[in-house]
Amino acid sequence: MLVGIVGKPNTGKSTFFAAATLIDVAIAPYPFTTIQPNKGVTYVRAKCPHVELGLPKCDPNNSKCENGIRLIPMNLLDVAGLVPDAHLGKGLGNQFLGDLAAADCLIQVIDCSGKTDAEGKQTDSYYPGNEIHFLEDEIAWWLQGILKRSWAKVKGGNVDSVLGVLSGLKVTRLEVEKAAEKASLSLGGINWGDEDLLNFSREIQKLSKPIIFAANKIDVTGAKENLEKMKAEFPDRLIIPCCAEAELTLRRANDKGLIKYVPGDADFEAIGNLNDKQKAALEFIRENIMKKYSGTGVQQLINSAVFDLLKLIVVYPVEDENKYANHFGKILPDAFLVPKGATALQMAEKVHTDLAKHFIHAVDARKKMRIGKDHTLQDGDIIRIVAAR
Ligand SMILES: Nc1nc2c(ncn2[C@@H]2O[C@H](COP(=O)(O)OP(=O)(O)OP(=O)(O)O)[C@@H](O)[C@H]2O)c(=O)[nH]1
Ligand SMILES: [Mg+2]
Repeated sequence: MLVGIVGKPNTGKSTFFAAATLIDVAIAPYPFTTIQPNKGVTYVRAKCPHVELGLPKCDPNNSKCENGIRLIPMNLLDVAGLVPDAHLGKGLGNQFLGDLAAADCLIQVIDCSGKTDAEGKQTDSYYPGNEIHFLEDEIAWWLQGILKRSWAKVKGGNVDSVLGVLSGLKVTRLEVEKAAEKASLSLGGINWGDEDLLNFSREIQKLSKPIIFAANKIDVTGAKENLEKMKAEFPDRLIIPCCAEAELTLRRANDKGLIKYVPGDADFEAIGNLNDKQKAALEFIRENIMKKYSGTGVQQLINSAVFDLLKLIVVYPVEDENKYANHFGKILPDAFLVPKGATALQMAEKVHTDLAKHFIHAVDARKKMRIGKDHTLQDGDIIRIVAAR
């Protein structure tokens, strides 16, 4: 899974990325600090079932477990800033949107303090709500451009022609069909005009590259008011307050053994020798950000992108439903992210195609109950797949 971090320049994308991955990247108070994309690994946070099952420990293999919290890895990509009319070549243009082709969803970082203008330059009061539409528009124009350039292959064609042109963009057949339906367009003998193409591209963006909004720099005066205004104006969008800088400070302090902090926690514990400056900085974060927003927002955004925007759930496959273990006796080794509504058979496919091919039945390990291939899985389920050898 890949999540792209996008937005206009100077909003804190690289700070967010550095906080989420602990990778050192260039961060500076001016536009276009990032040109080449930064790629790294971050973690989705879920409760590890070993705690509620009363097991003394677990043995994570594809993930980590810290203080009873299961951390499931996913890829994060930080790209260059995008300015309005990037599709016409403004700023760095939008060529680098191609870097985001493989993204499952996007986190758009917004400077909620309103101290950054549309081009990423410092200003006094810019309403950040202006940014909610602009990136969606740029992506739609970018998609429209791709379709237009290959129009000879699409015109007169069908769903396969569109899929062929959009291959590599992680766009599925179902998404193409749904987008055409939403835009009231026929996928038989395609004959769309410019406006149709744009409407179709807008729907593809919503389905294939959905966006969650990080209202960043929430620590700055005026940001809270802007956040409230944006939330009222866009009640249907996922907008989460965030202080990427605070998260970066916390994670670095934790890394150095100065504090104990699991990303996403609403508080931290000082454990090392802190000097007065460090103490004051951490106390500011605790009082002015964590207490007000139940954390810094960075982990909340990553989790919300996965669970609310992409609507995934966590399922734990095991081979021994009594010990919750694999055949080596490793307890709850793997955590898989699957779509909400996935069935036991779809889960088997995700673990191994052979398991799905020879599927007999599955077992809900918590309830010790046999379940069939069409059984819908729930978040946190522990499942044993029984397949013919
Ligand atoms: N006050 C405050 N400043 C922040 C926060 N996050 C980032 N910044 C600052 O905002 C400036 C821009 O940060 P970057 O992370 O480089 O922003 P960017 O969006 O990657 O910028 P480009 O790569 O140029 O597009 C830097 O001075 C950061 O220290 C935050 O949560 N609060
Ligand atoms: Mg950057």
